[in-house]
Amino acid sequence: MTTLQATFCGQTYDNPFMNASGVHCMTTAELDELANSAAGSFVTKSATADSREGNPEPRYINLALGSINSMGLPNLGLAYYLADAIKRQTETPDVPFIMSVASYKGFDEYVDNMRQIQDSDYTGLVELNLSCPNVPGKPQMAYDFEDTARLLIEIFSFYTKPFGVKLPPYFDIQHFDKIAAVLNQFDLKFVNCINSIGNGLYIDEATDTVVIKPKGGFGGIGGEYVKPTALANVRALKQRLNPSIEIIGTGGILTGRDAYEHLLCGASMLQVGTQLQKEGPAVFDRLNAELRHILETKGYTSIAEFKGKLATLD
Ligand code: IRO
Repeated sequence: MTTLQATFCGQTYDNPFMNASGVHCMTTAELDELANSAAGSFVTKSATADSREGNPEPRYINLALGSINSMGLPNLGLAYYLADAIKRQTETPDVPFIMSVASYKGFDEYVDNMRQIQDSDYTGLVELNLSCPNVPGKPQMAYDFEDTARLLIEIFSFYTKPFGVKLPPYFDIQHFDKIAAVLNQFDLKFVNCINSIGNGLYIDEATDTVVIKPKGGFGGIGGEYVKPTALANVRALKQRLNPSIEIIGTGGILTGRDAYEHLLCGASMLQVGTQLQKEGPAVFDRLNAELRHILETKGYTSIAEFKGKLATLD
């Protein structure tokens, strides 16, 4: 019998599929829909200390080959997601999920948010988003290796619960080496590669204009456009990180084949953003069926038989 079971951070999931943070995860109602879908798990919208409206609309557009967004961290505030998470943890302890946490103001807010979670009853996984590309005037934290190290030193000085980080895409071998060297100094449970490719620009052919309002049209690119970059980041980080740090693969998962390729590169869980936005939670039924078909065709009975085993030509 073929199983799609995934093991991740000491837990077993029916399958490796999740939403990517930002898609279908703003409210308790949306999170319930994910919990009741065929996804193996789910993650909440990145929370800031206070609730936020986000950037002006239009701020998300689907494109033929993916999406562009400059949402600007709209969310209901950390207290909302923390209360929701604690309730879920109590009522459905057998359905583990991830809470995503970000910062709008920078370093101190990241620390304060993590302190609030440390002081709460929530004991589950946290994904610390170091890679939001859409806050006007604020850089993506994880492109600054020194600030990232400083932030993690500060958080690990008090935080004792399991957490991982969401990374932006890197495009240079030296940058893979540098971020891995930083992350390997800490007892991180996972990294998530990749966030959207920041600050792309899409031009509408009919009108010669940009398609989103914030930042003059610059926004994070997701979907089919980003798969080769996502796979490279999953693979490069898997090759460099301590084996105890697991990988979530995110970027360009439209089909079972895309999912299979992320697993070949070493991902343990798989997040779907743009395609979930386009297709709704039923995407997880299709992806499960397509991935299962690939395993059966290739004669595998479990993901462990091929995870991380990408072949090279040397
Ligand atoms: O604009 C957003 O809200 C957003 C976030 I926090 C992120 O991490 N990635 C993204 O593409 N958009």
